[in-house]
Amino acid sequence: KPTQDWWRTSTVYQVYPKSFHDTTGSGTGDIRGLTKKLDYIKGLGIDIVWLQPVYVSPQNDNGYDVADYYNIDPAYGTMDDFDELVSELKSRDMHLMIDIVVNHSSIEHRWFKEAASSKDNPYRDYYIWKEPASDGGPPNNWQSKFGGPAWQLDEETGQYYLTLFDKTQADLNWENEKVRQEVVELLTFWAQKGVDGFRLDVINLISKNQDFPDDDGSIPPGDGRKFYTDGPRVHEYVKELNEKVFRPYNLVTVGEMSSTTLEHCIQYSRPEENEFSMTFSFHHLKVDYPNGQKWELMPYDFEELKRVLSRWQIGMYEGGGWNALFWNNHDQPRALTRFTDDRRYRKESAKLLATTVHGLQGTPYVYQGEEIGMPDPKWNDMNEFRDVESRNMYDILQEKGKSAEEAAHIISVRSRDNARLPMSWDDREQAGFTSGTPWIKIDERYREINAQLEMDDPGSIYHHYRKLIEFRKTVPVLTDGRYVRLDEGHPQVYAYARVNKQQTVVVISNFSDQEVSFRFPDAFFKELDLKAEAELMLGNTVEAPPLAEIVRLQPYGSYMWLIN
Ligand code: TEU
Repeated sequence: KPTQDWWRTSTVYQVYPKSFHDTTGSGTGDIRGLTKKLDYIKGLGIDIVWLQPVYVSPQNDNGYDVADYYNIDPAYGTMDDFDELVSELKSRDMHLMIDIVVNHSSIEHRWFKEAASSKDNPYRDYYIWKEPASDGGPPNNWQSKFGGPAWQLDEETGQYYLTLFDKTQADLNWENEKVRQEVVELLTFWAQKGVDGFRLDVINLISKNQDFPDDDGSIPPGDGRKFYTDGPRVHEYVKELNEKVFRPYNLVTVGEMSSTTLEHCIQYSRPEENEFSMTFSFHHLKVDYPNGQKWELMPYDFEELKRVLSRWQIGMYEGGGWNALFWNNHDQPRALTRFTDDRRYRKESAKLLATTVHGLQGTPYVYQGEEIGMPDPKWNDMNEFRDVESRNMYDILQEKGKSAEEAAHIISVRSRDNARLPMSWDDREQAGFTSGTPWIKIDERYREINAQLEMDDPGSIYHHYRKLIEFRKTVPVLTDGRYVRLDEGHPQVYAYARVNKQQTVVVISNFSDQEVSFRFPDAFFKELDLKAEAELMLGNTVEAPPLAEIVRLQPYGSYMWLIN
């Protein structure tokens, strides 16, 4: 096993298997498809591959509805394919992180089938059941994150069960120590199969306020989340998993923290707490949500973006926590389209986003396709969408008074499907993803945007990522340096430094299509001691400006300098 904290200089590559590479012609990706592409991923300098769920699942939420935690869904292959992936990764000195979805299971899981069969079934309390309210309706007013009530009525036994996500994803009852024991056992099973880490899905939602009170709406969004987000026993439960599995197997772990706080993330990820290695938080990806509302649109708030990133950099550094760094994942529209220009300045923009996040403190995550500058696609009609959340919201938005066109537009901007199109490998039919009919459409720009073109071009986005990933291993200040924000509210420029006793790295990015000037704060510039010539580590334009008190930046210009 690698040395302690080896993952602080690592970079993780996130694989959405359904859309990565299909070797059977089924139209969906599979495990062998990933194994065949390991040299492509290794070529980036990636250390850890995060494989999203491939367990037995009815696929209502693309595998985040698990029906059997111990077996591979035939759509993705076999356990032998999984074992081959593990050994092929190890032979390349790479590591495997798998997705663990234990806030809820599919209602197809045998535990749920048993539980729903009768009130006194021994599995009944594996889930959260409540009597109907006096009016016969749901026990409280909590809302599902995919729209609609968070409770489903089981006619058989006349009780409701909790479903914070899709109605086929039943929340597990973590108050029940048998459930906690089941989770320890399944984690141990996969650890013994040689995985090196876990990504734990919405793990901060597992402890619910046992009164299950109505949400009075006094704190937005008023959907009940304040009664189960970072709940009363969550840290206790996580410490138990750490003690029984994470630590004994020296695993790297990342908790996905829905709607969390900086204070909790410090506690979840400080080594002394023995909980997780690091946490995903999402506040920087809500700066284009008007009043936190995902399903309303507004241009993103650039100052708020910089404020949130800075707050988390400074807070986690001072608190001893550790950030998972990312712009993209399978639940978010692609940052290239969302925050920059995916047309005229696509290459500069993709490199700017990479430089901006890879200069921060934490472990960076590269979501499949971002390393080749894949954008959001152009959507033509609602039948092209697959995501359960998007399909639900299309109806709900219209029930709330939006026209069909307005609802379709909002969905096209916000849908998680924006990031779920198959990887564009080359300019063959179906972009080299499948020889069959893809489960979701191929990006219409695949002939100009694909992995083959990127690998062949030394000045590509792919090679920009490769250099950044290498820097994380070779430039210590990127790991331990203190973060200093350098732009004091500049309307287009984000500038920061990372500082330790030996080195300083300066990162400046122009998030606009205008040429702009940036002036360093006097104090910092004097402190910089530029006599020790600043070395340009990486830029995204042919000509890079010299590092000086005033820097002139081209449209979407982004530069990283090292001062030793
Ligand atoms: O995501 C949880 C999550 O925070 C997002 O899905 C968000 O709540 C949703 O997009 C509503 O805005 C995790 C997985 O990443 C996601 O794919 C699953 O659908 C979800 O949990 C349920 O397992």
